[in-house]
Amino acid sequence: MSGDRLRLFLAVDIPEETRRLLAAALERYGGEIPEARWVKAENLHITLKFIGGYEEEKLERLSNEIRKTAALSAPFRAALGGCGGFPSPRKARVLWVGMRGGQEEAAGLAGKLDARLEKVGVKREDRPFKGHLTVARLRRPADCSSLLGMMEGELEPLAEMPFEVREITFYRSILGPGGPTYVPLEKIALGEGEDGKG
Ligand code: 2AM
Repeated sequence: MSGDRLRLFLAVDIPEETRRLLAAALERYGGEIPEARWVKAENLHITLKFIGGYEEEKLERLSNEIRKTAALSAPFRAALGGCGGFPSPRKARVLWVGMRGGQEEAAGLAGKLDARLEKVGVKREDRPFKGHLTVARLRRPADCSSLLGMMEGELEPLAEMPFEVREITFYRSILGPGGPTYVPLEKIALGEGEDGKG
């Protein structure tokens, strides 16, 4: 059908080993905050750019721009670590796990995508990029500081689990009563970087 919009975003996927560790921590602490909806382990990712609703018929052009941008960005090493709450641990609406390494490179890539995709009609971000994995969303703000303190210890092994980011994933998000389903549409390889040195 003409004019159909897909809900889209671009993300960095995490290695399975990291996913398992996070899933174990979420299972352990998931019950502590009753108002939290925890992200399913298979849905955990680092969002680089939320595209939002985009016309299906223009998808090929969008995808071309993403490929070109990715080709100009070099692979990088990332690591996760630490956790916190947005907007603050005491009044958290979102609980997240942070990036201990690769934040600068991820921010550079997110910035390039943000600038480049504006040309094909995607709204620019109005907030600075902060690389994170959202692990829970809360209906009402809650004080999560003690939970975050406990989780911090559980997440320590992440420091020893750095990983290479060689590609990004172009996702479609399908919203449903049981939460969103993220469908990978395309894996897009990072390239040689602007100076061609990778
Ligand atoms: P978040 O993890 O920080 O919540 C799919 O919805 C992904 O896009 C989520 O990981 C979410 O980031 C991100 N995203 C960024 N801006 C968004 C917005 N305005 N609405 C929904 N998701 C958004």
